[in-house]
Amino acid sequence: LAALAVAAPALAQTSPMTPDIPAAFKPVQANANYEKREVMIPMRDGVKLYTVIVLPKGVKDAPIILTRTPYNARKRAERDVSPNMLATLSQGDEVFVQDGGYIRVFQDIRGKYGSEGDYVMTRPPRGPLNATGIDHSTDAYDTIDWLVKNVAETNGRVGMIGSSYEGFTVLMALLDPHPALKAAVPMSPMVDGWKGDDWFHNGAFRQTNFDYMHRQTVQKGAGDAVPRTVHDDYDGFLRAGSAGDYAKANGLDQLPFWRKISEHPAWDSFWQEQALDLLLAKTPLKVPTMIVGSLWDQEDIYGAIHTYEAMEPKDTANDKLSIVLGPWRHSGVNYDGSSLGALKFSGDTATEFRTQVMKPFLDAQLKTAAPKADTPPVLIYETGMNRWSRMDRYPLACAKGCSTASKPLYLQAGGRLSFTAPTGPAGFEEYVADPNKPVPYLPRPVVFADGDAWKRWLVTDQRFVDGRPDVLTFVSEPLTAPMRIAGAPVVNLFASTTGTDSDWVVKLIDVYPDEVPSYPEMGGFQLGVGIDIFRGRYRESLEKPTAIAAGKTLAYRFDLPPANHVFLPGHRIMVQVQSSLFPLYDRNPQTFVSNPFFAKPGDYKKATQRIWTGGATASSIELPIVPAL
Ligand code: PG9
Repeated sequence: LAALAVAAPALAQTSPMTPDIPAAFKPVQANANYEKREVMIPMRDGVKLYTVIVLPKGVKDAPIILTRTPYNARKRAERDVSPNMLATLSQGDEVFVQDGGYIRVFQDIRGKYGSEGDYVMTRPPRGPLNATGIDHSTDAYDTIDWLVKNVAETNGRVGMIGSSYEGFTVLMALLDPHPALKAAVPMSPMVDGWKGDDWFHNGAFRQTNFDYMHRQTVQKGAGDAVPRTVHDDYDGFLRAGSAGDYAKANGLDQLPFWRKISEHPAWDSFWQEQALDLLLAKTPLKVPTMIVGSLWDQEDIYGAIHTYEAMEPKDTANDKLSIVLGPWRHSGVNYDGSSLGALKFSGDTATEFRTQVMKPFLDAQLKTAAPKADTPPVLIYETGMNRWSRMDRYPLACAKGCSTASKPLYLQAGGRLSFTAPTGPAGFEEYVADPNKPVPYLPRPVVFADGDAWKRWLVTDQRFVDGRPDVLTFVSEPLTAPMRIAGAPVVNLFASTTGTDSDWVVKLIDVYPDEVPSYPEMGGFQLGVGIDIFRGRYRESLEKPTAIAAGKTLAYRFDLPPANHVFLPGHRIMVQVQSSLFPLYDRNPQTFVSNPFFAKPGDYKKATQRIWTGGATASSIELPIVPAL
């Protein structure tokens, strides 16, 4: 008993007032099937970039897939807190986890989240706009150099992948690629922010970006959207006045990137010298590259196809560069691709692409002793028919330089459309565009924060504006045979306005038959095959805007996004013309002012718009028609 009475040694006690939140907490995942390393990688100027390396347990001789992101590398590598690598990485990355053979790396670009240095929005490449000697191509180079020297488990081969901003950082790496960079998959890359990617389309400013700039640049970590007091953004933006008034009222003039945008409303040297398609056209094609885009990309619909067209002449054997366009919304390639809005596809087209096309391509370039991949030079989903088309080249038809020339579809008197050239004298259809009652781009209330509505807006049934007095509609007879287009439709508009500036919005629409027995909700559906806007002041020069002579019939020519679409028998072709898509695009005051961002209330004036048909001013849409298969 005496022996049992010996006192137990006193345990160290946690004092009741010990703060209950430790300085750092590391979850213990003894049974995890992966390892995560967090490192700070030094760049050539001494700035260190936060990088997360995720390795399957026991991996050896493995290639690296690198993404350089402005969106929080730690979060990008942590979908769920889980001992399974499959759940830790995102849906788009599952393909790299399933065979256990890849190391996945995410890095915060300089100035964001865990990385040191200054943040400059889509930092312009070294050159006239950037004399610092540092850009995303040097940062990618230095990162790859460090990874192949410091990650013992790698086979020394790196692939870069990423969508949108992350796609922009992939393309930047190609300007001066590290020799270990063996494959690139830029997805929906931001390439020319003025012509047709995030910030503008053909000079019309995209006001959804106020929230983006606010989130990205009010602080180093995640910021919030611009605070709202009005639920319907249509009302909120209309009441604010010009885009500049909205920015000022919300404190955005404190943000240098908004100031840069507002100082460069035209496609001047600020935009030209960072247009990546122009820069890549001058760069040797060294790294096998698969460019991926989305046919209904509501953010970056310009970048993928124009980069492909700029780089393609360098791919002399047609085996180093490929393009894939899927039936997706922006970045939809990385999620489930079975449907978009009301559209249903042939299955999960995105997973199908990732597993059957992208993964074999990356394996072949990156894995030690992997078989050669059967990568199609061009793979584009044929919308309407719901199947993939594998091609050697794209476009198959165009205005000039293709084996097949596009065919004009004429806008005709009485709201008709016909391939037969009008024989009568010039006539017109007209509407009054009132910038104080702009046409909404989505049914109201328009709520920018509604991510689902944003993702599907390009496939929204256009009947919600058809018949408005400020929207002109031209429609064909029902088709008797399938009609396939495989290229970019070109708008060839002859228009006059009583104002001195104007936006022209043109939509090429596939109208479903009145009755679709298996999908009744699709009866009469008006599906946008290509929708875009052009700011009239740039008709002669994108760089030097000029006023429109009031009442004069002038030509406006611009491309709609790339298509590979079949209009089926019984469907009709429709073209709608209007002068606003609000509040996505800022309102054109319809009075020529030096900088539309700062138009005054009195500049916003109603105008009578005439779209000319027939004679020497026969408006048309040039369609890249090829035989339907
Ligand atoms: N479209 C987004 C973006 C890219 C580049 C600049 C600004 C925005 C994105 O999804 O990353």
